Amino acid sequence: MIRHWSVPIVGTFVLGATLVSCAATTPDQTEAAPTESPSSSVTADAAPTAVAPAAPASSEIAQVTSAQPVIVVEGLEHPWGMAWLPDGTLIVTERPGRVRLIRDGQLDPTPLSGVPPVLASGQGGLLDVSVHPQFAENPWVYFTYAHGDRAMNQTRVARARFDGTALADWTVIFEVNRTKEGSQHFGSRMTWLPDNTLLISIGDGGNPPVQLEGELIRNQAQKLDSHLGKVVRLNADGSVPADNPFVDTPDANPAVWSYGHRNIQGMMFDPVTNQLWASEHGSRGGDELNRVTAGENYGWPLVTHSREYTGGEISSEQSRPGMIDPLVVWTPAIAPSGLLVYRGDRFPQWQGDVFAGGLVSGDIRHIEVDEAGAVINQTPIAIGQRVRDVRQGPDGLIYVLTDEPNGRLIRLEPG
Ligand SMILES: [Ca+2]
Repeated sequence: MIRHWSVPIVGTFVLGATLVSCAATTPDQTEAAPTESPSSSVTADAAPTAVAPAAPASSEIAQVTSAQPVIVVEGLEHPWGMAWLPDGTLIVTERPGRVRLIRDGQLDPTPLSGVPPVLASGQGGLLDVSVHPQFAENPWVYFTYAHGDRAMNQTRVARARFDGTALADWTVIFEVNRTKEGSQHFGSRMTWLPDNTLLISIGDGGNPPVQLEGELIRNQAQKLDSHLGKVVRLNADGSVPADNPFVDTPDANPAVWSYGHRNIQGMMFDPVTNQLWASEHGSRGGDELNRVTAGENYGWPLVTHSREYTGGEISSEQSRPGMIDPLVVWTPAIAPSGLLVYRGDRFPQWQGDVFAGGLVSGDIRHIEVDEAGAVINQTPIAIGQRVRDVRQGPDGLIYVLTDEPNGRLIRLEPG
């Protein structure tokens, strides 16, 4: 069953901001053209709004909990992704192309050296970061980024060795096998599977009128020989695992793991349930939360709840046999980015719940999931700025990056 939330259940303050944002939505605004986005309702100097104590949307859950947002660090320029090293150091990417370190709550003023130039334009730039699961033996840090220029570009994955001081041996291990124009829909999140293979989300290449091979580039999401609009799976060195779902399919690219995605910017594998969760931007409305399985088709652009930014229909169909329906549809769009399945001990009542950040909504959607994996409720946690990433820290607290010129690292603590 698909859960629809047509109106965010949230304090009037943030609700107002959401509605204004959606009314002003244009393609780049929903996702990642922060300088053009509606300004946040909270000034840079103000503390984040307190999290609304649980006011469940339905009576199905009697949740008694709250969380208090605390600003850890300010002064990050459009931070995009974050990952912790085993020693507790937090690595943060900034979209213009910098890698920053935060130790003991202090931002190192000097960005790391060893990062090549990236295409920092529109939604492009230095994007996600991830640390090898066995970092002590494999001291690699992984990055996704936009490479090229505005006329011809693609998403890349690189890894670099990190010795605690500098990045070295920056090595491109994957490059999308289509080039595109413009600065939309690069994806890209990374998450590891228990076998130490790496999943990466790749966007569909862009909105109309962007074309490729004589048709809208978004159609690439249904083409198994193209990396656009896919989740791909790689070994840690960038080679293709022999057990990927399409390795024996004629004309399919063997890296493809799932397809029919528009632009996934939130993705996490939950090792407790062995399920992959992903949040995906729709066009106008129709953002999705999916549980993604190897080899499956998630429909874009053949089936969708979203419409063109211009208001026209993308598809008359919202579901089709053989394609997987989303578990949650967000209309109007929240512009989802950053996703966490909570497995810490500081919010015991939130075990296994999903937390999806929203750029346009300026909040985190706390999605309650029952033991069978069904979505049963959704409540917002107001942040008051564009939420780019949501992760669990090694201390069991929830960490948030905000996509602002003076972006923040925020920590949610039990309130
Ligand atoms: Ca879909």
